[in-house]
Parts: sequence; structure tokens; C-alpha cells
Amino acid sequence: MRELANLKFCAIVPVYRHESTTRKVAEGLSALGLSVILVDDGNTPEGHAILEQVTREVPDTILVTHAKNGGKGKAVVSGLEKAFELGYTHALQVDADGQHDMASIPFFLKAARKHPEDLIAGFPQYDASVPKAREQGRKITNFWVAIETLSRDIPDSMCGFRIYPVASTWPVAKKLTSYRMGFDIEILVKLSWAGIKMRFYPIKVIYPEGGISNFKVFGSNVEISWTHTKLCTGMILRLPKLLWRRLKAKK
Ligand SMILES: Nc1nc2c(ncn2[C@@H]2O[C@H](COP(=O)(O)OP(=O)(O)OP(=O)(O)O)[C@@H](O)[C@H]2O)c(=O)[nH]1
Ligand SMILES: [Mg+2]
Repeated sequence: MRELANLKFCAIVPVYRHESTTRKVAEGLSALGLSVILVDDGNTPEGHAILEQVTREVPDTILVTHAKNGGKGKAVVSGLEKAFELGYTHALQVDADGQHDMASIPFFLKAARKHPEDLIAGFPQYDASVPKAREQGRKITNFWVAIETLSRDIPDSMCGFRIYPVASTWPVAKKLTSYRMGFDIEILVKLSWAGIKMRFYPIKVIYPEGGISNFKVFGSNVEISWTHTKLCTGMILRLPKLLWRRLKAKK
């Protein structure tokens, strides 16, 4: 089951304080023929019980549990480890809060089947519900990412909706250092350094009224700034290689 022309797809859903919206997300993914890896990132016992029930009731769903909250990045890395162990070739990362438009998934899966070596990433299309500060933060991050990769290859690095080619992603993912909100950025920059090609397609992202966000205006932004500091240092160390790659691309 779930074998598509030798490619094996799963979805990884990191869950923290979003247990009430996870069922709908898991059901939607399963209905699309995806195996689902839920990662309980240190939720309350009540939250954990809900996730166990979802795992029992939604077909082809498994649960990976962290005893303590480790951050979104840690949760996705655990999901990638599981996907690698189980032999999945591709893993869709999607949030548990229902912000990402599930109707776009077939399009993204098709793109991954067409370009199985590449990373297929969401380029967020917001409606009026997006907090202005978050939009600004994204622009700043995109500016730094262009410097860190010496390219315009990553037009958005913060959207948590993307399909990873597992075999080439796992060796990079297991060595990451940003476990919280810096994760989405760090993994894309480091995959770009590793030479993984990225393709971006639009995905609608909403901020539902009453939705729970774990993004902390101060703490998460400080953490993201630290991620950029580390990535800028990494870029300087790789400068000859990255410049050479740029030169070759221009020829
Ligand atoms: N922030 C955060 N999210 C976690 C953590 N562990 C798992 N997650 C999951 O990671 C995904 C992203 O978290 P959100 O709180 O929605 O963060 P976000 O989507 O970047 O921020 P918003 O755009 O404000 O929703 C969700 O599926 C969370 O349930 C954690 O420790 N912190
Ligand atoms: Mg969210």
C-alpha cells in the first residue's frame, strides 16, 4: 500500500498544543493515500490520549512520542528519522493546526513524483488574516537566506509545508542545530548548500480565528536571529564553494 511507482510517500505532522485540530489534518492526509507520522512533541497527558486515539482511528497512522517538548524542529527531525527507518522515499511536512490548504497536496505530490530528487516547497499565499509582524519577519528572513545561500534559490524558507526527498535530507537533518522555529530555515539553507534543487509552488495559508500559535514574538524571533548568525558564519566558511557554484551556474 502507498507505493507509487517505487516512490513511497508519508506525511510528518509535528504536534504541540494542536491536538484538537490534528484529527482533521490526519484524516485529510490519509484520505489522499498518505501514510501519516504524527509526532507528539511533549503534549499534556490529555493531548497525548487524543493523539493516541487519532492514531488508532485514522488508517495508516503512527505516533512518535517525545516525553518532553523539544520544539518543532526536533519533532520534524524525529519524523524524518522514522520515515527514513521505514523506507519512505518522500515525506510531506505539514502543520497540525490546519493552516495549510490540504487541497494543494495532490499538486505537490505530483511535482515530487515528476522531480523525485528535488525538494518541493510551499510558497505561502496569505489572506488578510496574516499578522503583519509575521509578514515583515518573513521578508527579513528571506533577505538573510539570500545572503546565506548567495542566491535567490529560496524565495521563502519559513513555510512549514514541503516535501523532502528523504534519503538526501536525512543526513543533513540529523546534524541540524536549530530545534525550534529556526528549523524550517536552517534545513532549507543546509539542503541548498548540499546541492539539493528546490522547486516552490504556491500554497494558501490561513490564520483561523481562535487558532493557537506557538510562535513567540520575542523568543522565536531571537531564536531565528541566532539561526541566521550561525548560517551566515557557515556561508563564510563555504564561500569558495558557493562562489564557484554560482560561477558555474552562470556559464
Ligand atoms: N511552535 C512550536 N510548534 C511545535 C512544537 N512542537 C511541535 N510543533 C508543531 O509545529 C507546527 C508549527 O507550529 P505553529 O505553532 O503553528 O507555528 P507556525 O505555524 O510557525 O506559526 P503560526 O504561523 O503563528 O501558526 C504545528 O504543527 C505545531 O503543533 C513546538 O515546540 N513549538
Ligand atoms: Mg501554524
